[in-house]
Amino acid sequence: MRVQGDPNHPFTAGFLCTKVNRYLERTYHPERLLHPLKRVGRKGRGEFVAVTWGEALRDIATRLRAIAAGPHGAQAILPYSYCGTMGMLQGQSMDRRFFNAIGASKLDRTICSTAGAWGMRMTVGANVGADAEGLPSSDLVILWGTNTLTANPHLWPFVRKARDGGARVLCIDPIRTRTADQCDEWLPIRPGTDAALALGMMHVLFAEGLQDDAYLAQHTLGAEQLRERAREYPPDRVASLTGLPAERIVTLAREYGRAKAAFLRINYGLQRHGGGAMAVRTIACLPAITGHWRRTGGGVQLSTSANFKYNTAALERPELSPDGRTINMIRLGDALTAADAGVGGPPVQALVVYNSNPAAVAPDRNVVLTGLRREDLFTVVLDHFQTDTADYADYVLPATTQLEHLDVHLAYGHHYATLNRPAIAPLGACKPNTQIFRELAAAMGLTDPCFADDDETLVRQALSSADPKMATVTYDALMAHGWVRLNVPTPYVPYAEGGFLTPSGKCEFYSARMEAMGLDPLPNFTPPHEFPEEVPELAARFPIALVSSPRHQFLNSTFVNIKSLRRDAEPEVMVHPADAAPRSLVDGMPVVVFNDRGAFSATARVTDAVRQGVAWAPSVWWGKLTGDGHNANETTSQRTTDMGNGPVFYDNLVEIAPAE
Ligand SMILES: Nc1nc2c(c(=O)[nH]1)N[C@H]1C(S)=C(S)[C@@H](COP(=O)(O)OP(=O)(O)OC[C@H]3O[C@@H](n4cnc5c(=O)[nH]c(N)nc54)[C@H](O)[C@@H]3O)O[C@H]1N2
Ligand SMILES: Nc1nc2c(c(=O)[nH]1)N[C@H]1C(S)=C(S)[C@@H](COP(=O)(O)OP(=O)(O)OC[C@H]3O[C@@H](n4cnc5c(=O)[nH]c(N)nc54)[C@H](O)[C@@H]3O)O[C@H]1N2
Ligand SMILES: [Mo]
Repeated sequence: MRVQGDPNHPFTAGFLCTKVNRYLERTYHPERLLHPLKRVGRKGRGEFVAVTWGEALRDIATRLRAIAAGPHGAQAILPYSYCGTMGMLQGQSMDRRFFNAIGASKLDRTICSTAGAWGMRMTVGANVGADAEGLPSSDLVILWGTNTLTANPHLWPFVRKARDGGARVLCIDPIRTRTADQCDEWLPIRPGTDAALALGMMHVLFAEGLQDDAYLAQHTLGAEQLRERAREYPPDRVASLTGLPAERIVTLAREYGRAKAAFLRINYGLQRHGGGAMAVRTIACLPAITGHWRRTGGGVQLSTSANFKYNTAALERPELSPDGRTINMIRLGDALTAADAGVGGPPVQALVVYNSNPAAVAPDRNVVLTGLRREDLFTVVLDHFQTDTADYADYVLPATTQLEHLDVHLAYGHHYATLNRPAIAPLGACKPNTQIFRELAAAMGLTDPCFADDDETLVRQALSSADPKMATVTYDALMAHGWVRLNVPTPYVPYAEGGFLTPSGKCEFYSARMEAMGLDPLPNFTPPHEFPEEVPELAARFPIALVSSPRHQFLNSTFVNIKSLRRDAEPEVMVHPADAAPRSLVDGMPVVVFNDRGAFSATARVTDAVRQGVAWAPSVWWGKLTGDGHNANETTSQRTTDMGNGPVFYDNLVEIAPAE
């Protein structure tokens, strides 16, 4: 048996990433959860006994019913899920119906992309941007805040084609990642200052007449005000904010302005800062200034996901839910430790986790674990493995993997819908999330007929979309080919003739919606929460900006327990020689990375692959697979972004010292 890519797929061309290449090893892993488990030891100890599905589901239903009937009602129950699987069925169908019908608290699923998505929405109208399949026609490629070769390797062949055609490829990142290493140039920007760089580019573009006046006049709103704003960002000022030389800011703007079809590949790494939404919004203005949207290969891409209009209302049935409160998933620590869950209303008394491992991935891990340790919290975890989170569960329920269940998927780097058909029967007693929530609904006595829908019916409901872009994505086409291109041209050039998805139909440099939200209606540099110039006292104690983006072989916290991918690795932290020397840090030395929120141990790697003042801790480790039980999220905060309530994982000042 083996896993392989489809060589006929226009985007992936049969190439599998490092991790999915090991999907069989993961699926048949000796530690795979195969039976429901009930906790017998103390929370966090990971001591469990096997029980039957009948016993587990009966007991879970009894506990949840008792909480719902108690003084706080069903709002004391909190679902917690993210993108362990991004499948429409296993990620947002029966599960949502179940929590809607019982009247549980709602979860704001912000942990990855909401800041950037809001930035795009306020500017071009939706998270709809340039098509990577147009990349070969680009004459300048900027990989901006993204580690393409790790996070999005399927893009790389298109980048190569652009380069073969003469395009220069630049990388803007505080870290010289393996991606930056492969580019023509690395621009080592200070974290959280991208909006300033984009405004500095605009300053030069307008000053040197490199704008496309016709595009500005026809398809944008607020061009004059933006030009005024950009005047406030001369290269010298931008140099001191971004840490890039003023001359390079000028030449970058000229390169960009003289290109005909520059492709800006921004991604979510960029927006994990206090000003993340504004950063994305500001960069997203650039192609409308130069008119690059007119041409194939020009524009900006954050994601393609908003093109996929599956019928989520049919899958989730929001009308089953009474009005209630919403809890932001990145504030899980507060939600579990505050008497009013941090947002008002009852305390959280039950937590049901699936497709997520918050004990590893959520920020401010100390507080999260304090919450998970509560003896009066009833916790259920659905997963493939005994994760950090599962160690705190009262019940652990074994879920199926992609190889064992049916699903349909969107994409966020290309325009093809994918069908996921089961290749093997579920291992052991594993069940798909859909089936687990179906059975839980029955055990709770829920009688709405929607709980009887089988997975094939759910696929058909997902596809019952009136959106024209979904016209090609039919059940028969998916069954016949496994994947289908959305009903958009190849390549898709969304704003060649304007047609922005904003209320005005224009690219909104000036956003009345943001003004109504009490925000600056124009692009601006919004400093990170932990920007040294803004918080000098904090920065004096914790002078190093820590980025904890994923290790190449891990998918957030997934695959960390796969030996061939973990190899003999240990948690590491890359430190610049000029930061290492005054702290007496030497290469290979055990060190502690810490701030007021917490600490974790790592091995120091002294390298000029990080800019001075920045450290990189490749993540996201399972606490229990590190030497000291801790990971980088001990140091990250529960603060949120300027829009979208997103996380600020990389907006994080720390200090580093030799281990005792
Ligand atoms: N192998 C692998 N692939 C993945 C994932 C994984 O965990 N492993 N995760 C998937 C998921 S869920 C996501 S959201 C995507 C994320 O993929 P990307 O969007 O590429 O995001 P990150 O890897 O978080 O960060 C990318 C880069 O942003 C840089 N960065 C940090 N702060 C700043 C800044 O202020 N400005 C600039 N210019 N750069 C900055 C970091 O140094 C890092 O190299 O990848 C997906 N693909
Ligand atoms: N410090 C730091 N923190 C981060 C990040 C970072 O780069 N640095 N990345 C952030 C980002 S971008 C994201 S998206 C989040 C990701 O956070 P999560 O969405 O929690 O992702 P994972 O850590 O991959 O954990 C997903 C879990 O879902 C399980 N799973 C997979 N498929 C299924 C299924 O079909 N059924 C069930 N029941 N379980 C399944 C997996 O086994 C795994 O344990 O983490 C965020 N946290
Ligand atoms: Mo993510």
